[in-house]
Formats: sequence, structure tokens, C-alpha cells
Amino acid sequence: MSAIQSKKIIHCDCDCFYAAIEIRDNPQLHGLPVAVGGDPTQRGVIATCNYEARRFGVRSAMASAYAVKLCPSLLIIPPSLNKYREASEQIMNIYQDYTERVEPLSLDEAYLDVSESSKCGGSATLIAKEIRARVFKSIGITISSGVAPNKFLAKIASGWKKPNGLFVIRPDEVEQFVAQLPVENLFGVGKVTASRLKALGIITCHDLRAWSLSDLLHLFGSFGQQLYELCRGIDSRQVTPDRESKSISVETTYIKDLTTADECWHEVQILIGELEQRIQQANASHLIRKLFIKIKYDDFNRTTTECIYHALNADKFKKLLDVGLLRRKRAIRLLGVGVRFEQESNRLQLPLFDSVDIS
Ligand code: DCP
Ligand code: MG
Repeated sequence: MSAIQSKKIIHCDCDCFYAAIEIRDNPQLHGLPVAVGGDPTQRGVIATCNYEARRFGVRSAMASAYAVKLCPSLLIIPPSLNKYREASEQIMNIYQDYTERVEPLSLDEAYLDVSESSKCGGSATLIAKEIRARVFKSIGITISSGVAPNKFLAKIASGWKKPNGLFVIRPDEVEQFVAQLPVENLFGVGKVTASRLKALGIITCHDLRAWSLSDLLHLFGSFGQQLYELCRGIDSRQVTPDRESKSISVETTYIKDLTTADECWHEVQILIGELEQRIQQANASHLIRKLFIKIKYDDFNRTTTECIYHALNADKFKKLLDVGLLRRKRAIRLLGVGVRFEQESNRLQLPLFDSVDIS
């Protein structure tokens, strides 16, 4: 087995992401068929739906009007993209705790290369378990994860036990696992290629392996090389963290709600200390652009206050907290503090703490 194939890759994909966030925020929806999407009377389209709705045949990208025909009791909620972006950011932040090699594919999907991670004793399986538990506990939704020696297999593995599943393909299991896969599971194989392969009597990866590289190159051009490798479980694509993390934050949900400004400020100071550590651990070489504070109330509503500032600064956080506390007079169940970074990364790093106000 080559060094490339022996990587430890985790693919994580949130289960019915938008719908899961809506159900989290409105637990009465739990167990009912729920979709997120546009209005059926306005030619709306389904963005996603929960697994209860999928039992009726409802799917992403389906016309909402048709979805309601399939499932008359379907509840369709209009999308709140900001909420999904916020959850995505929090989830990606959790991934960053295990490796800097995180490649987001969309708001709800990412590859992690944990080959070099020393977390959880270096066990990718234990890392995936811990990540799933942390996402559930702090974001309140489930994710499915796949652990495998490369991206292609990790992605298949994350779908294998969906929803709320974990599936591991160890290097010594690759051969057998891939053999039984239908060729449609190989990326790049759509309906047209699948039917061409079928005409040649090729249904599974095991069947495909009987064909030589030169045969496949002859039949499929350069794609033949990919087919030859994938049906043997070979995929040398690297995990490429194309975007550096755009923000880092820490937050705590309190066992007992906070009711006074003093209590809140006390907790925020603790969080600032944790945030400083997180930034140092992440070795973030980019410039801080904004500071923010997040407040979640006892009724689960939330608010965020932020300001432009280029270093961690306790006074700025205090002002942000005061502004946030004025917004609503309710007990507080969660506080978070964080920084957002400049997009460009090749700047000189300023000291974390800066007493000079440069805003
Ligand atoms: N999405 C969308 N339109 C689509 C497909 C998806 O708006 N045609 C959005 C809604 C999904 C999110 O992207 O919640 C993530 O897409 P996924 O394909 O990962 O689907 P889900 O997370 O909803 O479901 P699954 O449990 O199958 O991953
Ligand atoms: Mg998903």
C-alpha cells in the first residue's frame, strides 16, 4: 500500500442540514415530515427535507408543489441562510481543533486529513466519534462521518450509515469493500458511463478490475485511468484547505442561566482567555478584523454584536457585551466570544493584545 493511500481521511456530512437546524430551533417539529424550501404556490423548490419526509419520496431540488402531493402533511419552512452559515462556521471550528487540514466542500460537508493529528491518541476513528458527539452537543444536530485511507472512500463511508452514522474502512478492508461497489459509486460515473459499462457486462468494481488499463484508456480516454484506479480503491487527491478559517470563537452553554450583567462580564472574561489560547493553538497567521460576542437567551433566540478591531481587547468586548445585553431583558443560556479574520492571509501578525485603539 502506498504512502498516499495510508492517509487518515475523515469525511463529515451533516444529516438533512437545513431541516435539522430548523427542527433544532423548533423542537415541536421533531418526528414530523419537515422540508426547507420555497412556497408550493409560488413555484418554490425543496432545498432539503428530513428523513421522515424522505420516506414519502420527497427529495432536494423537487418542486415544492410536487413534494406536497407526495406528502400532504409536509411542513415547508422558508430557508434562513444566515442561521445555516452560523452553524456551519461553528461546525468547521470544531473540525479545526483536530487538524488544520480541513477542506470544506459546502456549508455542511468537509474533508479532514488527520494523518498527522495527535488528538485521540492519533486514532481517526476516535477523532470522528468525538467530533460527532461534540457537534451534537454544541450545535444540536447530527452528522455522519466516514473514515478511510483516501477522499473517495471516506466520502462513500460517510454516506454508508447515514443518518447519524459512522463507518470506518481500514486500509486492509479497502480491497474487499470496493469490489462489491456498483460502478455508479465512482465519481465521474454518471448515468451515461454506467450504461456503457453495463453494456460491457461491468456492474461492480470487481467486474471493472478485469479490464486492463490500456483497455480502459482505449474505451474511455484519460478517464480510463481514473476508472482503473478508483475500482481498486486508489485515490491520490490531497485534502486542500483552500480557505483559511475565517473566524475562531469559543462559547459556553451555562448549566444555570445568567441573569446579571456582572455575571455575564465575569464569564466573558473567562471566554476571552480561552479564545486567546484557541487563536494561539490555531497558529493563525492572519490579521484579526472584527471582534464579536454572541448571546443566546433562555428562549433560544440569539443576538450577535460585533465591531471592527484588529486585536483582542477586553474593553471592546465589554462594550459589545453591554450593547448585546441592552437588546433584550432575558436570562442568558449561552455566551460566546470570537474574532473574524481578514481574508488575505499573508500579512504580518499583530500582537494578540494591543492597548492602542486603532479602530
Ligand atoms: N441544498 C440545497 N439544494 C439542493 C441540495 C442541497 O439547497 N439541491 C442544501 C440543503 C441541504 C444542504 O444543502 O441541507 C446540504 O446538502 P446535502 O446534499 O448534504 O443534503 P442534506 O444535508 O440536507 O441531507 P443528507 O442527510 O443527505 O446529507
Ligand atoms: Mg448533508
